[in-house]
Amino acid sequence: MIKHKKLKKWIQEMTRLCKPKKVIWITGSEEEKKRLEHQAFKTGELIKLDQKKLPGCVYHRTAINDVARTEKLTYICTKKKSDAGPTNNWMPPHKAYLKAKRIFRGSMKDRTMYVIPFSMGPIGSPFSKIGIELTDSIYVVLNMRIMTRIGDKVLEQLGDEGEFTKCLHSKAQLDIKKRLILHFPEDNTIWSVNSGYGGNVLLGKKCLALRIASFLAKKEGWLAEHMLILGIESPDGRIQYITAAFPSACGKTNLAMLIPPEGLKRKGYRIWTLGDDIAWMRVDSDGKLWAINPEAGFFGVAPGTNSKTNRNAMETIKKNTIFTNVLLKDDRTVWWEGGDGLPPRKGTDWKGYQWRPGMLDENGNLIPGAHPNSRFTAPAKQCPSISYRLDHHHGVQISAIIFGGRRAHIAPLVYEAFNWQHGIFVGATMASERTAAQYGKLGEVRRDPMAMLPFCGYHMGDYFKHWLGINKKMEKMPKIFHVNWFKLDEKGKFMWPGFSDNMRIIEWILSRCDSKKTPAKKTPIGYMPRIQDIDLRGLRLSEETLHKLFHIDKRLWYKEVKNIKRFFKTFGKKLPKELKSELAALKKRLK
Ligand code: O2Y
Ligand code: MN
Repeated sequence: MIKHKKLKKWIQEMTRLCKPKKVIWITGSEEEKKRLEHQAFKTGELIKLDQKKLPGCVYHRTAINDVARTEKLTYICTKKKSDAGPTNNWMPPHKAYLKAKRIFRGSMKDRTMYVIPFSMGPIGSPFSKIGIELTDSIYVVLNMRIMTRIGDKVLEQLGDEGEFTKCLHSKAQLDIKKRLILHFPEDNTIWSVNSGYGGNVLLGKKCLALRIASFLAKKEGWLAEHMLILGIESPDGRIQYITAAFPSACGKTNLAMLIPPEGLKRKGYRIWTLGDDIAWMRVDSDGKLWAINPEAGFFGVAPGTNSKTNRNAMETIKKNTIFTNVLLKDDRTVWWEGGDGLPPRKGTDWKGYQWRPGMLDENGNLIPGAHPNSRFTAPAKQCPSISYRLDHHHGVQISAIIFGGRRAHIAPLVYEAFNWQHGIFVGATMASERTAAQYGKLGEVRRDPMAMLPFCGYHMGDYFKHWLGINKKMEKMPKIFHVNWFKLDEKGKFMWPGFSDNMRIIEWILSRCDSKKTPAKKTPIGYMPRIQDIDLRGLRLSEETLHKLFHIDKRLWYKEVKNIKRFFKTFGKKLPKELKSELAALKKRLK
């Protein structure tokens, strides 16, 4: 019997709106999971995979028009437009509720509404947040079961009066024309309708843990960031922790699960994974920055993941994993482009059609077996490199923050910001260039401050100000770095091998955070390594390539200054003066 009056009242209201046939409270038990899976196997919502080869694994296909987050249909609904800022779609709350209510009305008729109590962060941690997601999708329940902590123990933690984020989701008719992902930060509410996929519907993830949480974080004085968290155990047994923000699809999951190259492994380095996507950070009473991963699982991109690019991920997904939109093999196992092994001679593609390698569409393009954004949902605990501190209520102390982008020419492999304010400038001006696989013009620069452009729940000018102020409470600030694993040579080939070898750069980064810090060169853009301070043993890179990886092309940087100036104009009066003066200082240093 639920005693939380506000929760009870809200569920009654939402039930009246969506009119489900039944309401079921999710407890989080194993028996409940089996029952839901069984039901979904019967309707075809899920397909059971070969339980000998892939124990506990299931397969799901989404609607063909529902394969990724839909930024265009994602809104921040604050009373004042200026509170959402120029980088978000905005709708006033009364209009958004009215519009969405028309779509939600009766949307769960003849369906069951599942009530999922979930905790972002370890249950009971003072830094965790509780949400309640109402959904008509078993697929969502089973994903939330992996990605968050769910069930009775969360309700117990919530008690009779605890705060919670009200999350309402309905697949409705999966009609893209009526799809809406609405955030009401002032009401601590999220409404999502007419989608059944990923970031649109696992409301604990991007919607709560980033958009709503960033708003709460500003109000409460902490940071909700699109960052991986990693522990690096050094030869002396000490573990230092770092966070890193890269735009979507820049290899956060691979870096979070990195296996050091042989030479560094022999030295005694070891990596501990905390999280691959989101970090909540706050300054503690010791004046240091601490972080938790609010999630409990990985929702990773399948294509390109294999035993060479990410052995730990491949180990993680051997059991208890949900595969979405990958290729289904005839033996009820799965495959994807860039995965392990050769493509099967035949199978069923992500759309449900018979598939053979080399098949072409009507325009002569190769038909992929797996959708490029196909995913695995897997429990973090199954990762061989998972840190014992994943469930620690206090999280880990952060020594360095890394920002990064995908830049073909301009950004060197690594540089360090001069100080906190300069570091915020480096994060605020982060950018990536579009690859052939993405929409838009090839090479077009997309600014993505702190990788938060699609995820900041309020005005980004205020967000920069918040970052600039957070160090006031800090006694020991983490150092800030920028990396670019993606520099190209004249032939368009990557110059840096990336993946495991990124550990060599992380080793230098940590050496800069040490009390006996390694000397570095002062350049117009920041401190850069002396080549002799990076362990390059076992790597075959020519002197020329190394030189190019660290080269600063002043002509390109001048152009960058102009480009940043234009970008900064977007934020109008809300652009903090500190960022303007950092831009002017950069221009001056380039002279
Ligand atoms: O397309 C989606 O719905 C998933 S997007 C996603 C999933 C996991 C981690 N990060 C992201 C992202 O877009 O940043
Ligand atoms: Mn992400």
